[in-house]
Amino acid sequence: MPISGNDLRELLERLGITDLNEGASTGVEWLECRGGIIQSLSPIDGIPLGSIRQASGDDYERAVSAAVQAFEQWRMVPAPRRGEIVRRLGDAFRSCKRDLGLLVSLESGKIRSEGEGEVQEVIDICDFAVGQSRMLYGLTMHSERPRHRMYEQWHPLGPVGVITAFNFPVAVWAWNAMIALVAGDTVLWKPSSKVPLCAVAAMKIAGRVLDACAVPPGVLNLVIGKREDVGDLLAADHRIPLLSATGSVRMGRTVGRTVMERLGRPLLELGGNNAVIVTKNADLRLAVRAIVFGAVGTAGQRCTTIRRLIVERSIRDTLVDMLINAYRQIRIGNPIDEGVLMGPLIDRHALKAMQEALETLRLQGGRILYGGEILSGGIYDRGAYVTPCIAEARNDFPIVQQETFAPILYVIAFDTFEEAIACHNGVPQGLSSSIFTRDIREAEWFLSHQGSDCGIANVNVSTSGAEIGGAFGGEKDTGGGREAGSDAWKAYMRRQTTTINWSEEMPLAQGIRFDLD
Ligand code: UN1
Repeated sequence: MPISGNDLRELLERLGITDLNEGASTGVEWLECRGGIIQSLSPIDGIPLGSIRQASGDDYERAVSAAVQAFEQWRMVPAPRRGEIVRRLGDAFRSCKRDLGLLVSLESGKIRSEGEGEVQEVIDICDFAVGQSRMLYGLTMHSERPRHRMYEQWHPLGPVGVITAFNFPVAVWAWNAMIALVAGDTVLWKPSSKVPLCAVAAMKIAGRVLDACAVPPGVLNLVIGKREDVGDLLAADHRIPLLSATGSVRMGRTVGRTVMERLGRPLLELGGNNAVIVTKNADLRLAVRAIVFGAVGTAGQRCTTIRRLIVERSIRDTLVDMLINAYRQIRIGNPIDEGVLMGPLIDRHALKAMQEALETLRLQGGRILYGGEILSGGIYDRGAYVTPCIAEARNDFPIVQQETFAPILYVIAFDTFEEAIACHNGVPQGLSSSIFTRDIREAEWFLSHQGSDCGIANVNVSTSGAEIGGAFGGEKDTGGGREAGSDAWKAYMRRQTTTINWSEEMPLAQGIRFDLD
């Protein structure tokens, strides 16, 4: 059932969303902003969800000053104690999972299960970060000098900037923020202006916990604002030693350049052009399920979405037929409705980009095998609804080389395994990848040094839907950053190598002599 006006009002009320919301917060306080007002319209049917008064440059300054100031105290709170606060944040998100998940769906257009799944990622990274708060381990080394001890320790880094995209309105913030918090950093979050209410709601949930734990203002900050008012300042701000940015390659190049200019640390998670290789040794039933989720989930708007299907020629027709058959069964519509698997694209710009990509594909010699139409009538007229597309293409088509943030799956046939790997790696981006095969040689080749060149490489698992426990990110134009699990926490801390002399001599390393007499 679509959500009624009454239910929507109650939902927003429970999440602390009002008709007009401030666009900046220091965690426990909301700043009175002086930027222009924007309205958040649901991509599902265009209904207004609420308005935001954006942060101006001055408001940004107030938030960043709070983050700088709070860092002085926060860094001295013992890490397990910081972890305790993150544990309570996780509990708060756990109890709001349904409500926040629904708002994610309403504001981004993803289906309910994916909206709730996104909040689950927030909860998971909180749990992970709690454990990490007791495992900020450094190594000890054996010194070459007698009675000397060497070790390394990890210190908090400073206020960390986090820029997130529309497609994961809360999870990507949490991957960064929760790890940063246990690392002793404060956080300044600039979310996409396409999904501002999710950010407001997440900060309200977090704010209650921070308040109850008497955390000072400035530990978790939010600034919703225009690129020129907020984003550019954030990138250029030397008080922000680390800026983690998720978005397009174009955005990453600009932000990365500005951060590097001041010798700050950029952590970039940019576009993907993810492929699945399917060989004749694959379990096609599994492959079809994974491809449909990976290519159509979130309406093709994940950075991990499957964009290329590299399939062995002998099974190409069979697999394409199976996929078309599966695509026909996909219900497209209101993502809040039970059984719907694909909602709208985020906006008309995304729709235009998709249509232009398909037109370019035709001009470059490609052929549409299924879908790619704009839907009309009923709810379809109130949002950007399309049928997901399967198209025949060649890897060297310029349009295939770029990421179009839409559900277009390019099918490319291969004859030899070498060719499949070359084609797989033959794009500028390097985020996620996968192979479907039951042949151990093919799987191991794909995972070897001469195999996939991506940050994520899976076997019989889709390219999308990664768990938070691994480090998330990719190579080449994807930007090289790693977020979330594994040892990604190290990027959020400052490593210090220490040598202690407890002898009565002053020996120099490398046997150097520098005696006065
Ligand atoms: C993104 O699209 O920016 O692996 C993040 C996935 C999700 C995260 C995607 N866990 O698809």
